[in-house]
Order: sequence, then structure tokens, then C-alpha cells
Amino acid sequence: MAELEGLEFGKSDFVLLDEVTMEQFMDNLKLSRFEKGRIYTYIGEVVVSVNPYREMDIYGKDTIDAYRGRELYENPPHLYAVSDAAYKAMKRRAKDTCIVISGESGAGKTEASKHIMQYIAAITNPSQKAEVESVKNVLLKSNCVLEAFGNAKTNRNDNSSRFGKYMDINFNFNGDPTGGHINNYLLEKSRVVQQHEGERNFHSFYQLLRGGSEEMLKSCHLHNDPALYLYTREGSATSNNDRMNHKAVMSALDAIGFLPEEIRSINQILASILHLGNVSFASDGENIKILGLDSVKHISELTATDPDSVSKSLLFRTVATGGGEVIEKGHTEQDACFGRNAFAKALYERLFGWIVSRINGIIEVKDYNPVLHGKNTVIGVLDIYGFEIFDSNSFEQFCINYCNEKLQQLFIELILQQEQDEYQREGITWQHIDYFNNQIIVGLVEQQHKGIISILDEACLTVGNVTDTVCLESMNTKLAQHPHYTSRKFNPSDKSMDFQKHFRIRHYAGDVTYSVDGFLEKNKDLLFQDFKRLMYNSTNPVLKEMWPDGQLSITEVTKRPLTAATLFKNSIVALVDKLACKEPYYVRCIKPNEMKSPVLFDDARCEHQVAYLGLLENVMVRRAGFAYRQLYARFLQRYKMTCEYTWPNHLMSSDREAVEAIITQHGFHDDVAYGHTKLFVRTPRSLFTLEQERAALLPILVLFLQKVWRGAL
Ligand code: AD9
Ligand code: MG
Repeated sequence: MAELEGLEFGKSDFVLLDEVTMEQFMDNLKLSRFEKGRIYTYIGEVVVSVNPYREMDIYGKDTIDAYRGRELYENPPHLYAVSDAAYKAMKRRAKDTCIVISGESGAGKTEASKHIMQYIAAITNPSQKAEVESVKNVLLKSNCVLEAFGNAKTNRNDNSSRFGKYMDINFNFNGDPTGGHINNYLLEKSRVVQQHEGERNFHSFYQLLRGGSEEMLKSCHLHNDPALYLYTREGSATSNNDRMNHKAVMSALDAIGFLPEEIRSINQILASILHLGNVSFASDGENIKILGLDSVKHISELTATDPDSVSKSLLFRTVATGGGEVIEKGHTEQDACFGRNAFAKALYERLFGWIVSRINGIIEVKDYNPVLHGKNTVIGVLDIYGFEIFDSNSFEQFCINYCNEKLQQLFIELILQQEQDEYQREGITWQHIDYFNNQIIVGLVEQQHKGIISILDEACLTVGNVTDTVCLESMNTKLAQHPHYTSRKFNPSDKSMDFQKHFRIRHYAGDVTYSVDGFLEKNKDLLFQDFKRLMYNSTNPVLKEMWPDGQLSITEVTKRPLTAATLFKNSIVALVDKLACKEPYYVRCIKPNEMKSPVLFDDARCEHQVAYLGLLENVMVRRAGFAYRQLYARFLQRYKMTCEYTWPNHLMSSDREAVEAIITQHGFHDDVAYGHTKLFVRTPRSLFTLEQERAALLPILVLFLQKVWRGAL
């Protein structure tokens, strides 16, 4: 039992607090749990995790063995216990499950997702089948690769995920992984060309420069100093890990199944991006020319394209005139810089997308036949960028925070709302618990015609000179009455801001002021067709594969592609739909301080997170509610053997009465409520006892049935 941890570790489940107040919650979290090295605590089946910022000796083989196949309450709270619960639900009841990990930047989501995957890998495939081992290996190794290409040092987290990741793991009827699929969400590609002070570009660049062999760097025309390249100059402080990680990533790529020429191409693309950053332009008033022709030469060699075509696509763009004529238009210096940066960002984004799809191709479930193999079930693990408030917040933070609003909405729906709705439906006496429903903020962002995304899209599609500021004006007018939107223009008390360029959203997790600078450009996400065609014409097949749209001529290009915000919105809506139809398990991560300190527990910061995550409301709903519910018929089917009145068949007038007989015989009457169609059990302990009895009886039953079949009885 979790209580075996001892009283000095406080309540291992917040549901057991004497009183549900913020004070008691925080005392338990800080004094009895975090400060005693207990980083995990439950709210029912939800794990609350506080980032320890130090190595913990709780992830070894012994710990994994202790949690394997056990019920939640048999051991102290741990990610392994919910992973096991999700796995059991998937295996026993053929349920698709998902584990949603949330919390702000640096709270420990990515680390948690890796522990969960390691646990699942450790407890499956006891018979060591080679093909299952290979799937597990790819799934685990993919983390290292995706982190290298998708993570970066930010001011809030040295290893911050700059993309969202949802990974489905497929299982066969034996409960062994047979494949998987990774969905990636909006990579923060603007980081490729620019980083905030104190931040770095994606790890992959520094790893290549610091860790690449002399021979490889030479072949890529690179020196090992990040300060020599514009795109890595700002964050040139490399970490000791870069060299080590480069080795790990290269061997992971190899182990996953990337071919040597593919790995070479990946490094060549990274190098091309670095060289691209060093291309600049000078104008003589009329025409512009390229400064840094060596860089152009290197790019053309590394991308297997013609050097003149590289120069041309950097200096000109092909446009279709109204009359259907195709002409070449020379860039201004500003346009050329814009084009170069857009090209660098797109190269990186496509490389990342290609790596993900290549991994997916390797681990997708092949030759699956549901008739032959039974139902294919899934556990999904979601690790997405956490809520972000920086000194300066842009389009990326807007998207990331919108995504967190959507996930909070899902949590509310699944944990707070549905729960209460079900009690009402089943006629269970219930005291309604109030909570803040963030639907209103989700609406502010995504509502058709009136929401911020719609207003942005409208501005992007308008022909003419619509600037960020004009778009902001439009938002300020249309959203003036919205309680979660403030036009910063009318608040002159804050002297630190340029009010013409900011708006503020009151998010569920706090107020965020966004600078509208660059919103439209990032939303349009324009890349000149010339670059696409250049890449499509590469003689390197890997590169060509990444740019299929380069085969279109300028007159065939769709005039109005979906904007970045709309594409992102659609992908997040699809994600939420995917999660909503699975049985969810939650890990709610808390960041104890901003200093990455293992000993500091910043009371105000932590209380703020507990409040906005809705954890207190979660305890209240859970406490007043029931940990487990099941249809009478199914409950009876599972536990009828534990009661003399129901085994082998009952003579009562309904399944409900038969279930009552089981409950009465075990003395659990005070622990349950009877709904119209389901039995509700308050504490998991009663269920645990029933499970134990059932497990003890099963072998006897099997013997009995075998004798019956053999005619011995
Ligand atoms: V972000 O939204 O991607 O910026 P995460 O993913 O929530 O963020 P991450 O898991 O990267 O945070 O954790 C940040 C750092 O905290 C890690 O690099 C570790 O140094 C530290 N951490 C987090 N969890 C643990 C843990 N269970 N044990 C030890 C941890 N250290
Ligand atoms: Mg992360």
C-alpha cells in the first residue's frame, strides 16, 4: 500500500488530506513530499510530479520489477505505476489508452515521457522476440535523435522541446509492442535563424560542429567553432555534452536503420544551413549582389545543386503576372535576406519532418491482420512544449500557449466535467464542484470569424499593405469586449513596452503579453517557389524526396495555402480528438523554482502552478467521487467467483442485485454507490481485495474446469 511509505512522507494521495485547502495541499507537496525526496504524489490516478533537478535513484531495474504488474496502491506513487495501469487497461480490457504529460517549460515532461517509455519497454516482450526487441529499440533510440534536432537551450530550460511530440505505441494481443507512430507538432523553426539572448539554436548544429570528425567537418567545409556561423554565433556557448551527444545521435540513427548516405545527407543539410547564414547581400542602389560566394559554392556542393541556380534563387524570384506570363523579379536586399532565412528555416523544418517520417516508416506496424492477430491496441504518450511566458513573446509562444489551453480544456472535460456529468446521469447524489473553465480562452483564439487566428488569417489573405500593426488594430477593435483580451495600447502605466505593438491574453496559466511583430510573416510562412524547385532538382535523392512540391511550376502553385496558425490549429484539434477517444492517464508536472536548484521550493511559483493546473479542484472532484465504476454485467462477470451467491450463476432478478450480493458478502457496502447502470467504488482498496481474491481463485477454477472437461467430475 502507498501508506507503507510511512507517515513522515505525508499523504501519498492528496485525496487523503484532512481538509482540501491550498494550505494543506502545499504543505503536503513541499514539506512531506518534495523536501523528503518524494517527487511523485497521486490525486487518484493522476500523478503530480515535482522536478527534482537532481539524479534520483528511483528508475533502476529493482524499481521497475517492484512495479511490474502491481496495482496502483501497492507501491509508493511513481510514473511506473500509472504506466503499468495504462498498460494493464490496454492489455486486460483491450482499451486504447494515453498518457498526457503537462506542465510548464522545464517542469519535467520530457524526462517523464522517457521514463514511461523505458518502463513500458522493460516490462514487455519477456520472451525476447527479435522483431519486438527491434521495435522497442527504435522507439527508445528515436528519443535521442528527436531531442537533438527538436530541442534547444532556452532561458527556461537547457533542453527545451521546441516541437510537440505524440507517440503511439502499438501492441499485439500478447501485450508486446509491434510498432509505433510519431506525430510531431509545429517545430519552432524561427530559432534556426535567430535566438533570444542567452539561448541557443537547436542542439544538432553544435553537436555537428563540436562532435563531427575532422574528416566530416572538412567534407562539409566547416570549422568546429560555432562563433564562425551567424546562425550559431549568438548561442555559441557549447556544452560539454555536445560532443558526446553527437556520437550518441549518430549511432542511434544507425541503430534505427538510417542508411549511411542518409546520415551523410542529414549532416550535409545542417552544414548547408550554417553556410546559408553566412551569405549576405550588398546593394549598389539598383541591383544586389551576393557577399560570401564561397558559402554559395559550399551550399551547392552540399545540396548537390548547380551553383548558378543557388545564386539565382537567392537573388531573384519567379512570379506569374496577371496575364499568365512568367517573369524573373530581382530581390531588394531586404527581400533577399528574408528569402535566405525562410529557405534556411524550411530546410531545417523539412529535414526534421523527414527524419520523423523515416522513423515512422521503420516502425509502422506491417503485415497486420486483425483476424489473425486480434485487436491492435495502442498506448499514446504526449510530451508537448509547456506553457511559456518570456520577456518577449511572439507567434511561437502564442501557438504553444494555445496548445496548452486546448490540453487544459481536455483535462477539464475528461477529469472534472465528464466525471460530474456521469454522476448526474447515473443518479448518484453529488455536490457540484466549481472550477474555472478555460473554454472561453480557447474560443478567443480559435473561434471562426471572431477569434485571433481568424483575424490573423484575414489579414494575411488581404491583398495590399496590411502590417502587423494594422492587424493589431483590427484585433483591438474586434476583441475589445473580450474579458481575456487586453489591448496593451490603452495601458500607458507600463513604460517598458511599445504599446503600438502588443496585446495581452489572460491565459489560464497567467497573463502573457505578445509582441505582434512578425506575426503576419510567420503566419504566412512564405517560401519562394524558386527554393523549392532548386531542392527538387537536387541530384541527392534524400534531399529531392523532402521537396516534392518543388516540381510544381509557378503557375501551378496554390494561391492560398493554409496559414501556419490554421495548420497548427487543425493539427491540435486532431490531436485532441485522438486523445479524447482513449482512456487518459495524466502526469501533471510542477517546476519547483526558476534557478534549476534541487533544494529550492518557490512557494509562490508552485502555488500558482497548482492553482492554474486545477489540482485542488481535481482533488475535490476525486474525493467526493469514486475511483472506479463498471457496468453491473461486466463487474459481475469478473468477480462472480468471489461470492457463493453468484457462482457459477446467480438466481437474483437482476445483475445489479447480484453485484449487491458480492459487495455485501465482502463488507464493502459503505464504499460503493449504485447507479442506474453502473456500480461506483469509492476507494481502489475494495477493488484490490476483490482482484486478489479472484487471482487466488483462478488456478483452482482452472483445475476444476479441466477436470470437468476430462469428465473426471
Ligand atoms: V519544455 O516544455 O520541453 O521546455 P520539460 O520537457 O517539461 O520542459 P524537461 O523534462 O526537459 O522539462 O526537464 C528539464 C530538466 O529538469 C531536465 O533536463 C533535467 O535536468 C531536470 N529533470 C526533469 N525531470 C527530472 C527527473 N525526474 N530527475 C532528474 C529531472 N532531473
Ligand atoms: Mg520537453
